[in-house]
Amino acid sequence: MDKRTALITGATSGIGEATARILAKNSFNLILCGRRKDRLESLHSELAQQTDVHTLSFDVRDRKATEDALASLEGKWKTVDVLVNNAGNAHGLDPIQSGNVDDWDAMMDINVRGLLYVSRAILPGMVERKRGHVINIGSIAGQEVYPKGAVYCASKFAVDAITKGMRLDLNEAGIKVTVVSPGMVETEFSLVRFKGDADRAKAVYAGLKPLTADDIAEVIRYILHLPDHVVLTDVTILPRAQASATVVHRGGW
Ligand code: NDP
Ligand code: 8X3
Repeated sequence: MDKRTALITGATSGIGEATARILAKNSFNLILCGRRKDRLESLHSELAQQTDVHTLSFDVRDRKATEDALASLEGKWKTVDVLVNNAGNAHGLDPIQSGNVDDWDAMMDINVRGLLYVSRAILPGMVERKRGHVINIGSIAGQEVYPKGAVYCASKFAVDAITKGMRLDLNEAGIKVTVVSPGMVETEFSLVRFKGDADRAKAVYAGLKPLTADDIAEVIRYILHLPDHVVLTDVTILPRAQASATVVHRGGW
């Protein structure tokens, strides 16, 4: 098979960055997206030694900026074989009756609308070529609702519904669609959720061995190397210590 091109949103940290690294090693050309230009630049210099890399800096909340950035792709970069819709975060952890409305807007705008804007720009090319694979990063929070997480969970339930809808609508074109739903992964996720409070972020993973971004990236690599006629549709990945969104054993493993 020719070298495939993967476009990864949220490639500046965590799961997206780890996915970029593993796919670079596995012969994918990469289009790396995120807001933080400095991080995109340093990842570009690192990975350009292994593969062809193009970077795009835009905020997925900004529909026009997203459309313009993706429309700027030229030549070989217009052919996106794999779209990893990963950009997203939780903002806050509050009961619904006192939640911060700006946090709600951020989660719905980034995790849901942003994923839709990016997908709307990339999918027509896949359909035209009758080839492609979309991997949406969902969450255990897209399968179970937990206290104080109603809006983040709603955004990830939406990702799950959009994934199912994509699979139906893209079936005729032969586009593969997968949702990868992790449990607790130690990245910048909790730092963002708790607005930079490092102690509170660290406490989320106290007494257990959480997943790493590399664990998720390795599963994405596996999904992308299955035979052409095989699709892994839904993959839930939990650390050994986690049994559900709310049941976590803090016994040291
Ligand atoms: P990180 O905070 O480490 O990474 C989030 C990424 O999303 C960053 O690259 C960030 O880039 C990007 N991003 C955030 N907001 C925007 C925006 N407005 N526009 C463009 N890019 C944006 O967290 P994770 O790696 O853990 O999260 C990645 C995905 O995994 C998310 O969808 C998250 O919901 C999901 N997930 C995470 C879990 C966890 O426990 N960590 C578990 C289950 C799912 P930048 O700031 O440069 O724009
Ligand atoms: C991230 C996992 O459980 O913090 O999606 O919501 S959780």
